[in-house]
Amino acid sequence: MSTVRQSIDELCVDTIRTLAIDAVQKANSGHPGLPLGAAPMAYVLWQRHLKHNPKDPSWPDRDRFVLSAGHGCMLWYCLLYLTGYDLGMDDLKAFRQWGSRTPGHPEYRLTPGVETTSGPLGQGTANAVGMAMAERFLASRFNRPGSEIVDHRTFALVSDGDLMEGISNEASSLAGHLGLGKLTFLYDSNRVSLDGPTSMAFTEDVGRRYEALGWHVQHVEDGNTDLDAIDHALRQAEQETLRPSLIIIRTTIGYGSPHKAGTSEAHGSPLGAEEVAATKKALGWEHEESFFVPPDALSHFRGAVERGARAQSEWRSRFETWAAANPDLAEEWRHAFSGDLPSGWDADLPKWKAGEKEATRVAAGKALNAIAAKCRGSSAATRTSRSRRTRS
Ligand SMILES: Cc1ncc(C[n+]2csc(CCOP(=O)(O)OP(=O)(O)O)c2C)c(N)n1
Repeated sequence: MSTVRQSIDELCVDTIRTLAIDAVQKANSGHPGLPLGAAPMAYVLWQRHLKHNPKDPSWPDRDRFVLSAGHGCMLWYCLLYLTGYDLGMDDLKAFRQWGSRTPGHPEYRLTPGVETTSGPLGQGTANAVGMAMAERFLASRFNRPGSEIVDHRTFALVSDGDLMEGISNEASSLAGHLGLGKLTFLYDSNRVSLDGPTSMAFTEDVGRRYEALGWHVQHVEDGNTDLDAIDHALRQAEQETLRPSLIIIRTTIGYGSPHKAGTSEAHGSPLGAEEVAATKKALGWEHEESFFVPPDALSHFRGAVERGARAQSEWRSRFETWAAANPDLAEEWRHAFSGDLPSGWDADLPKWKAGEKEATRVAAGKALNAIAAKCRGSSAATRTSRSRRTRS
C-alpha cells in the first residue's frame, strides 16, 4: 500500500474513508469495512459517471444510485455531504443517533439523495432493477424521435451478501431477460461477510452465473487503488446497450486498517480509536483531527454542484422544446409526476354481484386496469388536492 499521496483522486478517496471511520467510531456503532474497501469505486462512479444534481435530488432524469449493501451507509452519507447535498457535517457527526438524518441504514425520504431504503441484503438489487424498468417504460412512453427526455442510468453497489440472497438472482434474471442495458451493478467483492470469509459458505462463480443470466460481466482485479480500471469498466458498461452489466471489483474489506483489513472484524464494529489512528497513518493521512476534510478535496467533490446544474439545465431546455411540440404528452407527464390521483379515479371500478365467481387475480387485474385508464392522460385540472409528491 502506497503511503505517498499521488493525486487529488487519491486524496478524495481517502477523505471518504477517514470520514466514514470517524463517524462509525464516534457513534461507537456501524460498519467501517465496506466504506474503506468500496470508496474507490464509489468515488469514480460519483465523480466521473453519475449524472446528478445535488441541489435537486428529485430531478426526474437524474441517474439513480442504490447502495444495496445498506449497512455500509456511511459511504453514501459521505458522498452526499461531500458532493453538496443538503446534508451537513453535523449530520455525519450524528450518525446512528436517535432522530438524526443519518440512520444506521439508508432511509428513503429521510435523507436527501437517498433513492431507496436499503438494508435487507439483496433487496436493493431488486429496487435497482425496478428503477431501470421504470426508465425503460418512461422512455418508451414519453420520448419522441430526436427528443430523448428520459435517458438515465441506474447503478447499484452490491456486496457478497446481496448476491447470496435469492431475490437478487430473481431480479437479475428479469433484468437479463429484459436486456436492461442502462443498469450496472458494481460488486464489492471482498470475500468477507459478517462472521468470516465467504469461502465458508459461498464459492460459486458469480461472474459465470451472471453471464448465464444474460449480463455483460467484467472484472477489476485491484479495486483498492486502480481507479482507472474501475473507470474503464464503467465506460465499457455504458457502451453495452443490450445487456445489464456486472462489474466484479476485487477489494479488501477494511482497506488500510493494519490489524483488521481483510477480516470480518472490519465488517460491523468500530475499528477502535487506536486502530482508526493506525489506519489513517497507513493511508498516509496527515491530519490528526477527526472529521477533517481537506479543502482541496471538498472543492473537487463540490464540482458536482456545477456539473449537476449544467446537466439539469440542458435537460430542462430539451424538456421545454419537447413539451411545446407535444402538449398532450407533456400534460400526461406533469400529471404522472405530480403523484396525484385524478378526481373520479374510481368511477369505472368494476363491480361484482354477491355470489358471482371470478378468480381474485383476474378481479384485481380488472380493477387496476380501470384505475390505470383514468390515471393516464387525465387533465391536471381535475386532480384531487392530495399533496403527496412521488419520485419516479
Ligand atoms: C436478508 C438479510 N440477512 C441478514 C442481514 C444481516 N447482515 C447485515 S450485513 C451482513 C453481512 C453482509 O456481508 P457482505 O455483504 O459481504 O458485506 P461486507 O462484509 O462486505 O460489508 C448480514 C448478514 C441483512 N442485513 N439482510
